[in-house]
Formats: sequence, C-alpha cells, structure tokens
Amino acid sequence: MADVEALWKKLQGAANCKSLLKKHLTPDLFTKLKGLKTKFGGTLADCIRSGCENPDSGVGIYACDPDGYTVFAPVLDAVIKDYHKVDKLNHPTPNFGKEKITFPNLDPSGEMIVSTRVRVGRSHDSYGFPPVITKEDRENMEKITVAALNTLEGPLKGTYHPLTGMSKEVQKQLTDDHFLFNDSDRFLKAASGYDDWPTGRGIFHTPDKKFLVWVNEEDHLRLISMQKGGDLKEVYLRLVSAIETMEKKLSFAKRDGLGYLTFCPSNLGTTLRASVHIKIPKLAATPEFKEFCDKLNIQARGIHGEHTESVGGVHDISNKRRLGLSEFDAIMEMKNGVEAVIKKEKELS
Ligand code: ADP
Ligand code: CIR
Repeated sequence: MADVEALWKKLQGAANCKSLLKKHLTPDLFTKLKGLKTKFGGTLADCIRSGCENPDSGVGIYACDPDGYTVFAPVLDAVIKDYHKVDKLNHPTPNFGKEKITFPNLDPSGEMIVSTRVRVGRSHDSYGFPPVITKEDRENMEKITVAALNTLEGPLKGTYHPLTGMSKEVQKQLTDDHFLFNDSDRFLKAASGYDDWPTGRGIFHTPDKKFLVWVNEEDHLRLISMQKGGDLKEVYLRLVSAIETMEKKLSFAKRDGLGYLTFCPSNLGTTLRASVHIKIPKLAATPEFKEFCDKLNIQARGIHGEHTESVGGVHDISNKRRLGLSEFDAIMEMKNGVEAVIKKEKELS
C-alpha cells in the first residue's frame, strides 16, 4: 500500500502533468481503487507506475492484465473514452472490409511516402500483461506463439529469431531498419515491459520482411505488415490474411464493448495502427501541424517509434483512434488523413 500512496503523491506533485491518468484518477477514485486486486494479482500501482514516474506521459496508465479492464474500469474506462473520443464503450465486431479496399497507391510518384506499415496487437487470453507475469510465463507464451507461427504457409511462411542469442550488431541493424524493437522506451520500462529482458522475446519474419511478428514486446503479439512505398492496399490485405489465419490457431483476449485487449488502453479495440513514413518538411514546420493532425484524427510520431524525433523531415503519420470504429474505418481514417497531408504539403511547396 505504501507503494501506491507514494506513486499517487508523485502524480499529485507533478504540476505540469497533462496525462489522461492525471485527468481521470480523481482522489475519490484513487481511494476506491487503491486496495483492489485482479484475478492475476494485479494492482492499481501496477497500472499507474509508468504514468506517475513519467509525468510527461500522454496516457499514463496501462492495464495490469485483462481483468484489470474490469477491476480498474472506473479509471480505465474514462481514459479509454477520452483517448479514442467515444461516449460509449460499444466497440463493433471486427470488420476488415476487404471487398471495399480498392484504392490505388497513396503516392504513385514515390516522392513522398518512404514506407507503409500496418500492425495489430493480440494478447493470449490466459495470461496477464507485463506487470503480473513471470519469466516462465514469458517463456511459455513464446513457445505457444512460435508453435502457431511455424505452421504458417505460403506468403506468411517465415522463421522465428529469438532475442536471446541474437548478436547486438544484428539487433541494432534490424532496429535501425525499422523491423525490430529494443528496450529503450522509458514509459514501457517503468510499466515492467522489459522485465527479464530478453527472455521470451523475439521476431518472426518472412524472408522479404514484409510480414513480421513481434513476440512479447509491449503486447504478447504484434502482427505487422510493411513494405517500401505507398501501396496501403497490399500492406493491409496481407495483414488481414495473417490476422484471419492466426485467429484460427490461438485464443486471443477480447471483451464485449472493448474489442481486443492490449496492455495499453490506447491500443485496444481494433488495435490497429496504420502508418506511413512520409516526407513533409514544409507542413511539419508550421505551428499548426499538431492541430492539423488532431482535426483529422491522425497522429505524428518520429521515425524511430513513439517518443522519437523526426529525421530529415520524414514523419510517421498514422490513425490515432483504434476503438469504437471498425478496422476498415480505421484504415479509411488513416488513408484520408494521409491524402490531406500530401495535399497540404504540395500546397505549401
Ligand atoms: P507501434 O506502436 O506501431 O509498434 P512505434 O511507434 O513504436 O509503433 O514504432 C515501431 C517501429 O515501427 C519503429 O521502428 C518505427 O520506425 C517502425 N515504423 C512505424 N511505422 C513505419 C512505417 N510506415 N514504415 C517503416 N517503419 C515504420
Ligand atoms: C504514454 O502515456 O505516453 C506512454 N505510456 C505511451 C502511451 C501510448 N503508447 C503505447 O501504448 N505504445
């Protein structure tokens, strides 16, 4: 209990903190929730540690485990509604809209879009999230996941590369090339995301690295489809095929109204983030850039992942909302946003 009180005190003392945690964890809610525990043994401290230790968090709260979304619902639901801009938690059933995906390359000239990536997160329904799992849990999940991945065929057939035993040079190269994760996110670190590093972590990929799976990074699984250029249709349809295949092989955590459950409440629902790395030096230099993105429900990140900087005027532009809309709608929100960004950049040039 001393732990959660100390975290609370830190949050209260962080005068400039603008996180959703600070906004929604009221003194009354804190008192109500601070002594509760989930079926997996997860606590409020497990959920809020990262946001209290990192007052510059945007969200500031993680779910300790799938049951955390029920036990700590009074604060998590408020954060979820605020982040995804919804009044009610009535997430629709999955709808990929494959037959409606007819649009051409977003940047036929190839001048602006460097690469396109779409990812989703998935969680094994019988395991908790990083704050409540053990080294053995991570190893067991890795075994189950890799066994399923090894049955993939055709264009999804690939090889698993565990982080344990992978040389630092290979890891660095894969990370620099945007394929692999590392342990450098202080927000995730404070949320136990790197406990027992690198045990149980690894990357599966096809020989051409167009389909990849991150194992036990922030989420139990991250399914990723990516390639150079702006062919969003090809990238998305490859991912949908992977999702539909994996769905038959593993049992994933989902909840009525919330969709697929992920460690971070910003990801749940469709869990889909579709992004382009795009050259927009002019637009990004305008003072209105953030407002421009906010209006379109898109988010700008640096090119080495969240909380990183842009390099050479190239930004990561993606859909911001993942809950309360279908996968197809999330992709369309991203597509419309990227088209508006391209138009504006051309106007400013
Ligand atoms: P996510 O939450 O989707 O995993 P991050 O912002 O942490 O995203 O980025 C993860 C990795 O994916 C980083 O290495 C980032 O550079 C890479 N990445 C994201 N979008 C693209 C893209 N469109 N093209 C190439 N790499 C990308
Ligand atoms: C924050 O609150 O800023 C971090 N905890 C990250 C939140 C969203 N990103 C994520 O889940 N990767």
